[in-house]
Amino acid sequence: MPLRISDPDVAAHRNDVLAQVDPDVAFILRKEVTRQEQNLELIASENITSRAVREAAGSVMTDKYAEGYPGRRYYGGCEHYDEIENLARERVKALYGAAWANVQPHAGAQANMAVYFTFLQPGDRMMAMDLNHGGHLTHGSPVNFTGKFYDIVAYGVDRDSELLDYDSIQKLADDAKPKLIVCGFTAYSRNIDFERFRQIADSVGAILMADMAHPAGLIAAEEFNNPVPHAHVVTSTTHKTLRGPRGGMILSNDEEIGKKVNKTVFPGVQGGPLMHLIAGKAVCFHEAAQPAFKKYQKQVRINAEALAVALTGEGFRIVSGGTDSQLMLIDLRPFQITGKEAQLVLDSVGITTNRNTIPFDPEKPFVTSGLRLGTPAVTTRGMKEPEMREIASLITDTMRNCEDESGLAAIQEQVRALTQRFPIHEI
Ligand code: DSN
Repeated sequence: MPLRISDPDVAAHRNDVLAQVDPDVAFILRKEVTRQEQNLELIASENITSRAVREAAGSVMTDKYAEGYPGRRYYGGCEHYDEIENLARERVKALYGAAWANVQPHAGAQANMAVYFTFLQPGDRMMAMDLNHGGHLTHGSPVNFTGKFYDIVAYGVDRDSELLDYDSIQKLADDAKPKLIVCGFTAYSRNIDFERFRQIADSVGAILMADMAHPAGLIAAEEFNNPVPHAHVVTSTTHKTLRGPRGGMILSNDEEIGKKVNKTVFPGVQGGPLMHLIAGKAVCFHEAAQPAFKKYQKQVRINAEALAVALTGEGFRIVSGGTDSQLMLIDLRPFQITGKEAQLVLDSVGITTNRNTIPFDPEKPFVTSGLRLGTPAVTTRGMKEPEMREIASLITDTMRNCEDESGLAAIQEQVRALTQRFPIHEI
């Protein structure tokens, strides 16, 4: 049962200039505003940007080529682009305590690519978490450039505890002698001992790259361990918990590493930087340094814990038994439903999630036994622990009423009633 967005709902949102110039695009954008307003966004990697971030990201800075770096551009007229990139770099360095930053990567994948191209040659050995245990496509998946270019040795979580087992990672590194080790994950909900990872990397002479894309916002607010003091190089996106515009970045405490990575980002793997998004990143870093952001991140974590506890009470099994971050992975097998089916039926009532493999998943990666949930977007809307309990019961009711159209329609009404109490966008 697809979500219906009625014309009066859509008409409530104005976007006048665009509506006059291009009503087709304006109509689609208005429908997206309504989708965001009416649905519960539980995808762990998504968030709702501030109007200030969107204003900067949609600004005149989209108009210009600025290949190169501040003070060393290949085009004239870049003085304000230098200012904005310098501001973004200084702000992000202060936020994470880093000595060097590159804010040009278009996305997390490009940030990771730039680091790999700096330190590895094709055929070199790299060690990272298996995608099926919570890694990322760019951590060595066979269908990604990393799986094609490099000799991948994958580690996973312990079968019983579903946690990282640092002793077995050490043993694997001793045997494999990788040139680079990746830590940082997309579907692992627990905190990470970055110091231990650095010891493992040092013991085999490997570069340690931490990919902090998921917890970047929590780290900025000191709600999660910071990899910057430990890893040789840290990559991230800016749009997940960090709540900035879609994009990537790279940090390090070693300026010599920074110089090499700079050359790989440009001219190695990218041309002109997306300066409008760098302007949006600068705003995001400013927002992330405010006391309100720290409060927000604390609530993100409290909400995730409350949601995990409530779902456990409803009979779900949370992988590893809980969460230390904004995300959790649910094993759906007690409900005899696959991740794919659960995602579809939740979509039909306006609850947006994504299916995800769980460690040692018996299902195929496209089907999965798991569902990944996260609290960044609902927390941005202002929801707290009581709403997490409400969400857990809406999810449970949906699982129990998969075949019942009128039951699902009633749940969709409850989702609408909940989201209406927490509006997002100014009209
Ligand atoms: N696709 C992102 C996620 O959802 O975790 C990672 O890049």
